[in-house]
Amino acid sequence: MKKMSIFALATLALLGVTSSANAATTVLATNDFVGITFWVVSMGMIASTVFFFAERGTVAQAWRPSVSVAGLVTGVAFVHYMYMRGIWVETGETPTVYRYIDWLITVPLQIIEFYLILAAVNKVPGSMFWRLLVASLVMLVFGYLGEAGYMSALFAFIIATAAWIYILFELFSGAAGKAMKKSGNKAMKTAFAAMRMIVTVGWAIYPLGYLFGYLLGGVDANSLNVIYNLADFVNKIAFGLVIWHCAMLNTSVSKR
Ligand SMILES: *C/C=C(C)/C=C/C=C(C)/C=C/C1=C(C)CCCC1(C)C
Repeated sequence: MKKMSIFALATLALLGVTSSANAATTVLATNDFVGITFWVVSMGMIASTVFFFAERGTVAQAWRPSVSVAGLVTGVAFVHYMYMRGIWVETGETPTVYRYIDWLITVPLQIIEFYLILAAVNKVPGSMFWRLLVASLVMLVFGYLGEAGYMSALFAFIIATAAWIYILFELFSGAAGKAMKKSGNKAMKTAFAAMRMIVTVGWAIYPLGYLFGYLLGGVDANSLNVIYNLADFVNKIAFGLVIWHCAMLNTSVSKR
């Protein structure tokens, strides 16, 4: 296990180094605020990835999948951020559609975290896992189809938003919400509630960006990128830290 995670980290570091070498021809301007936010988020993502994989071995066995998945989310986002930063520096734009490649992997991983933390302390039906996974995929696939121009932007927005609302329903009053309420594990309940708040408030940024940035066209690309970058910082890194903290609280010294 130790060897595996060291290998994973080395691969990530190598990817980071090679993609910055590729971008060597174009320099990040010192007053390029959007470009700087791409860099800051990239570094936040790699730092969190190292942290989650390093910490993984210190939490109780049942919590390791949750912490690993948190590390995968920030790791995948790190690689995408390095790429998007490169495109931004070279062309002065980063089409939102590129973000969907990241979301398609990181968002389903984040949504199954709810299942993983519930399953770490209680018996939960596997059907919950599938419902959450499928709903998150419907949300993203329709968002992509709309944003990339394959179907009516408004129709795609409505279906994607309905899928997000379905996820919220599942987390608040559906099987996941009920399983959380019934659980006697205080740390898990606190983490679940905090993560659910992120999925409600933090995630609202993305449909709002679709609505005002794309459908109505009232937001410029610079502001939109800065907003998405800051949102991702909270929605991926803080989200993972909540899970890690909960895992630590559920790990007694003897179980380490
Ligand atoms: C780290 C990236 C995250 C957490 C991205 C989340 C993205 C969403 C919650 C996107 C949701 C959308 C809608 C609810 C409707 C319009 C289409 C989307 C895909 C922007």
